[in-house]
Parts: sequence; structure tokens; C-alpha cells
Amino acid sequence: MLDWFYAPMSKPAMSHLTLRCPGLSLDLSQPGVMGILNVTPDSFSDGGRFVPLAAALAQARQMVAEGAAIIDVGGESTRPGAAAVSEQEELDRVIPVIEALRAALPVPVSIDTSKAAVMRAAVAAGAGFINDVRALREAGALAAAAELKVPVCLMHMQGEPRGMQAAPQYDEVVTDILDFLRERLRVCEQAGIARERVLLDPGFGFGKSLAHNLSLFKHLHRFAELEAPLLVGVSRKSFIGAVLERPVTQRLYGSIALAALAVMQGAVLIRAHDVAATVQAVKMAAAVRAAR
Ligand code: YH5
Repeated sequence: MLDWFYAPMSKPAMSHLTLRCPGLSLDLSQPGVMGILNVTPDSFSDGGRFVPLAAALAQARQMVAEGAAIIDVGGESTRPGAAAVSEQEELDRVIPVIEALRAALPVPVSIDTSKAAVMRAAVAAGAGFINDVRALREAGALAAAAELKVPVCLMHMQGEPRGMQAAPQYDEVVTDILDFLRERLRVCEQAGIARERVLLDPGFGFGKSLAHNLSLFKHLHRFAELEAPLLVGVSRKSFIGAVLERPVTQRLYGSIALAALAVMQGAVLIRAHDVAATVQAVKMAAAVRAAR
């Protein structure tokens, strides 16, 4: 029952895990935090304030000062109900920000996109990591990631943001998502993406009911069987709001609780808005997990 609790660093390889991003390395031998930088004008959490370059840069600098190991820049809103965004619009939002961050920050920049052209332009502008909520299923994305040779996170999503929360369905949520990620790993390997460059993410909130999210979270430790570093993003998400009956502005404590529980179950990268608080939770949980 508590097998995961007593399995610190179950894979010896995880204790010296370093991702090689161009020009920088991302050391995940200790779990780290990925700071979220939304550059969408409709972004719920920042009201679009971070579209201006100076504000985006200041926010990123602050997150790095608070201990973020990597900054995730996203120009497509993928929250439930969000509409699709054009390639040009996404490029206009993210490329200037990535160029500025690359020059100013001592940590890698991640591009949160599903579009091959955005992946290519972002890496050319200095991004060293691809975070794809569609797990390289869009046209050309697999080939782009293979050519760009940067680490890539493959996330599970059922459906598309516009309608994904309407009626999510699984035979068995944990095994269905394990099967999906195993298959994407296989496809990536076949496309020439080295396994050492791939991270996996079960995709909390992406086509999942409250019960699905909670069950997935309880059994997160099972994803260790895929033998890839695990990224988890739960920060401020609706299922926390549903349990705590809190609006998005009051989900910090719930987010922190889940960050600690995710690390305890083997997650090595926690995607979060509130970096200072999340770094402390992650560090504490990592210390307990590594104890004898
Ligand atoms: C993720 O889990 N999530 S964008 C709705 C919210 C709060 C937050 C209504 N990109 C993930 O953060 N990438 C996003 O409250 C991601 N994993 C990875 N790898 C959605 C988001 C959010 C949505």
C-alpha cells in the first residue's frame, strides 16, 4: 500500500540525472521547479500583464531568484475552454520573450508549444527544452523535436482544450495514461529522439474529471515503471479548487500540498506559478524521500 513511500530514488539512474539543454544543463538529481511564464493576453493568472517584454523578464528573473531551475514560456492558452491560437500569433508572443530570457537568465528556457514551427523558432531564439501538452502529435512536431535535439516533455491530454472537460472517459485512468505515454515514448524513440532526452507528464486537468485527477495523483508512483523523469503540473488547477472550494486566487496551499506529494511519489520537475513556496515544499519532500 505504501510501497512508493518507502522507495526513495527507486531508479539509481535518477540520483544523477542531468538533462543536457544547449549551452546549459538542467540538474535533476534533486527535484526542481519549472516556473510558469504565461505570455497569453487572456492568461487567467496574470491578466496578460506579462506580454510586455520588461514585465516578462522581471517575472522570470524573480522566479529564478526564488529558485526556479527552468522557465516555461507559453503563448497558447491551454486551459479548459481556451480557443486555438494561430502560429503567427504564438510566434509573436513567445520569440521576443525567449530571446530576452536567453540573454538574461542562468537557467534553461522551455517552450510550451505543440506547433513544429514554434518549436524550431523558439530553439533558434535560445530555448533549450520543449514542453508539449500534445506529446508531439501535431504535424511535423516529432520530426522537429528529433532534429532540434533538446529535451522534450510529453504530456497526456484527452481531447483538445476547447471541449476536453465536457465528458472525459477512461477504461481505467492510470493504465490508460500509462499506455498512452508508453506508446508516445516508443514513437519518439523510432523517430530518433534519444530516450535520455524525454520526460513524461500525466497531464493533470487535461481531459480529466475530479475523480480521474485524484486517482491519477494517488497512483503517480506507478509512472516510475516507464523509466523516464516525471514532470507534474498542478499549480492552481481547477481540481484543487473543486476539493477546497476556492477560486484560482486561493489555491496556493492546495498546490503546495500536491507539489510535496508529487515529489514523494517520484516527480523530479514541478511546474508552478508560485516558485518560492514550491521550491521549499519540493526541497522538504525531497529530503524526506531521500532519507533512509
Ligand atoms: C502541465 O500540467 N499545464 S497550462 C488551468 C488552471 C491553472 C493552471 C483554472 N501546461 C501543464 O497551467 N505543461 C499547462 O486553473 C503544462 N504539464 C505540462 N507539462 C494549464 C495550466 C492551468 C490551467
